[in-house]
Amino acid sequence: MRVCDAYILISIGFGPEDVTLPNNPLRLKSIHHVKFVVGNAKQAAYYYRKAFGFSQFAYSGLETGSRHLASYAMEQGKARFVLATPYRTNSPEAAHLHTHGDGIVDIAFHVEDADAAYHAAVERGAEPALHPTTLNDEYGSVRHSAIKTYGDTIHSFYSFRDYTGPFLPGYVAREVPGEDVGILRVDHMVGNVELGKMDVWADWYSKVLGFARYISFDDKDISTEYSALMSIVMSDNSYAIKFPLNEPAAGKRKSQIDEYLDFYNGPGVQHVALLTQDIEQTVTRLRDNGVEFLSVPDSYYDLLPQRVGQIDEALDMIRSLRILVDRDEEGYLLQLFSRPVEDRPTVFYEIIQRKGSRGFGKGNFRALFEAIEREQALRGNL
Ligand code: TYF
Ligand code: FE
Repeated sequence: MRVCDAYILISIGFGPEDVTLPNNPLRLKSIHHVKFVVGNAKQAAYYYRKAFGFSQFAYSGLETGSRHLASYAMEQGKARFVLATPYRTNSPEAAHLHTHGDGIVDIAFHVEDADAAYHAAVERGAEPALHPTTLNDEYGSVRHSAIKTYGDTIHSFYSFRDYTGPFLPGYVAREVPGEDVGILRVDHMVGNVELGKMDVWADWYSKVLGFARYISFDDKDISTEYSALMSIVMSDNSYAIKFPLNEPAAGKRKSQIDEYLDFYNGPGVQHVALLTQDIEQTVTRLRDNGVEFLSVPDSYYDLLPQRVGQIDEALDMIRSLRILVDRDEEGYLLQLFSRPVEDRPTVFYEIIQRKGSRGFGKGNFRALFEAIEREQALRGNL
């Protein structure tokens, strides 16, 4: 059935698979920031600055009166990341770090009204994580609430009225510029969930956030000889916020999704896709900065012209930077995947440039997953 869904969708062009909820019940405006809990936020901030080109713009920690968490607010284009480290052992953040290693705790939304969003979400079946509360400092106040999503991940809701501070109450401006690599915004964020839970969480995003099924891929689309996964992309009504959900599928070897679930110790965010307008420049800079990417064999590039036809970019540049290209009815896209950015094989990044395509690079799945499996084998996953 899912095979049909995927093909029907592709044949009618990309769009929502179910249009029963073309609304925005929580009045989401955008992703406000993505919050990571890490073992050493000071060093992580340096990495995101020097390797990924983010600039630090705000800080909260002991010096600002934050007794339990050091937080670095980073930005590039419209993408905002918070890197936070617990100072002590007994806090929710310390528990998250202990259980999952470095990872994403919160995909936080900017909303019209954090109270209304929270009450609507709970009414629609969400589990509460934080009852609406006021955050205050000398710059004014902000309303904050949160609900739980897959694993130990949450969605915060923030609403602002007359707040004039640099980021959120408790933060002070602390600017440490990085060298921008051309990242514009978060394109999508992918969640890995357990076997049998993909549809459950897709239904949850539809019921609670009013998202619609945008496109789905099953194990026929995305299986290699050895391992497989299934994926559904959920999107808000403006297609600005896209959350694919993956679950493992059976194969001869352990699925990359099972490997993630094993090392992350449960469901969580697998990759963050960052949108660029100039992938050549972005990937050149990231490589110069030492970011490591997966690479596909030369045969991929030998077959590329017949697969994607005419593109604006020079094929020798595409080949030398090991960029992947995929085409659909609407246009094409260029993408590239980093290796995991921590010792655990968990969170990684995608760099993506869209030239008309609103897809996810289905034509690259086989080559990409084979590349991931080669790395899995090096990690003893046979
Ligand atoms: O977000 C996506 O759907 C693509 C493809 O482990 C993808 O980036 C899916 C699963 C995965 C890596 C990439
Ligand atoms: Fe992706």
